[in-house]
Amino acid sequence: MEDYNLQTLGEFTIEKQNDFKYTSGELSRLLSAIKLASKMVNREVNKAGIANITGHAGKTNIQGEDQQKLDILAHNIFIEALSQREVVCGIASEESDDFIEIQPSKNGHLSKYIVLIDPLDGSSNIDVNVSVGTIFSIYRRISPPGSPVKIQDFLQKGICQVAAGYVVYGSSTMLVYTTGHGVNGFTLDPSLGTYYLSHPNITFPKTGKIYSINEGNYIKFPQGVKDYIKHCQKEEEDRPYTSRYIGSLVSDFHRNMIKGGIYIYPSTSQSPNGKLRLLYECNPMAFLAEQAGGKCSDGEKRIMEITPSALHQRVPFFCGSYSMVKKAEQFIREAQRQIL
Ligand code: P6P
Repeated sequence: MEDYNLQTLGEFTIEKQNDFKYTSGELSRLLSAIKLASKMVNREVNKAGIANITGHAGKTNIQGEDQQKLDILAHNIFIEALSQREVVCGIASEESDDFIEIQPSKNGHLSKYIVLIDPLDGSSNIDVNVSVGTIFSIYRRISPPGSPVKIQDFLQKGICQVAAGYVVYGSSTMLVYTTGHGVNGFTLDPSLGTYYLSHPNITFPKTGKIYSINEGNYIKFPQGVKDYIKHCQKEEEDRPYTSRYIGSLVSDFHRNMIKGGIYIYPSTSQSPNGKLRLLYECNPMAFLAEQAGGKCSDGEKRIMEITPSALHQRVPFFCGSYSMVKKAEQFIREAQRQIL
């Protein structure tokens, strides 16, 4: 049995609780609920092939995407874990058309937090045993405590996030999160059901040699994105770069954050706002990226400054090593100048 002298996630959240003045411990309990749910999802993901929970559920979500059985299972697990612990007053999920109001508990405790979540991102990869992830974003409610939670509580800019993170169900399962004091990664020992601080204070390398984009859509990309891809492929001193695209945002992001790189899901002629959702994919990943010293924009403006208008709205997404995102933005500006 390995002798772990590493801190557990539970010990870490309690120790860091002091980063917050007047803490009530509610955020720690919220993170603990997410931790528990992630272990339950991890168990289901790891036995998907033999538990008859792969494949389509025969329903589509508001995005019009086929819901996988595991999408719905993961959604239910997180909703249950969060709503049973009096730690949130509302939840918005990729798998639910509208937000879910969590009634105050019998003892009248009024939670001040709301959570937005993509319960199982990249779930179409499950059937081919490729890693998937959960992405979560936490805010304080802005409507009065005790009143019914409102859509405005969910349509806050990314800069208002209290915490954000992801779970990557990969070759190992990791929970990576920030509360605005840097980014820390915890690896699950499934034999103990315990997360250990394996990646303290993760920082994005300022530059990198990996670019992640679905080049199958190349002809649909804006000119600036095409120009940036050609830049990445040029035979010059620090290029060509390596193209790595798993088709699972959490996995591509995680690799790029460790090794350096950029992930791009741009607008296309078919999808002018791209594919990724602002509230429960782009904003949490942007918070993590910036806390790790990276950069995240829609190709022009900072993702976390965008004022949301709808729960499931999509935005173009450029995220990763600071200098790589800046370079991509430069190609987009130059291409736009050519058009004007
Ligand atoms: P495409 C998964 O559906 C997802 O939201 C991200 O995890 C992933 O990076 C992207 O979509 C893949 O989309 O269009 O390249 O298959």
